[in-house]
Amino acid sequence: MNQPIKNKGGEDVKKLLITGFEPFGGENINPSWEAVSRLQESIKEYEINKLLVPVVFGDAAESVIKAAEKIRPDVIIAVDQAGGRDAVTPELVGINLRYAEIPDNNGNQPKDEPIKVGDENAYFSTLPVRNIAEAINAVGIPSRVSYSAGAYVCNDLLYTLLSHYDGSGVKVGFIHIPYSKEQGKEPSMELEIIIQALTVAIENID
Ligand code: PCA
Repeated sequence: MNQPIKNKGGEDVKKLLITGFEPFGGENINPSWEAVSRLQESIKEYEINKLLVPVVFGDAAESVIKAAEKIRPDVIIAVDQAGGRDAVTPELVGINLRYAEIPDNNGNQPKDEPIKVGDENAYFSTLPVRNIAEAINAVGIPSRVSYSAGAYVCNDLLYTLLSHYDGSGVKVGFIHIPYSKEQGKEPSMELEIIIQALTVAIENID
């Protein structure tokens, strides 16, 4: 039988797939990818696998599921920009609804359509969102649990992943972050702080 791979601390190595989004809505950058792409390659017992995801209904989840089939992660975390929020917000729930105020990056603009006909109305995140928010707060970074990921592409990704991995043992979570300082919009957070918050989140997934 294969022995689990151990890290330097003697812990079994686990795999995390963490995603960030492309820019959308006229922005030049998306702080989610700026932060995810700068994360360390390994955090605690997790090997960090990073993926850039398109802001397109359906394609976002498809690209993550395809990557996950190769990587076979223990945990998947999607990170996304939520312009207007002033805190790092782990999302509790994904809902079976598509509604777009602005077109996605392929010009799709669904208005009140289900993501998956006949599937559950909603799925809860399988990450300990409250512990994660508390741990981020404990290092002095504003964070709180969010009870709505909206109905745009992020929710589409969250809901589809939660449905796909339901009962599989793969944990799925989702973290919305504010604008980063370089986008010139308020409220915003320094990229370094966002990176620190994501690192703390990963340290607290178990
Ligand atoms: N935020 C959007 C889509 C991509 C992103 O970073 C959202 O919250 O739906």
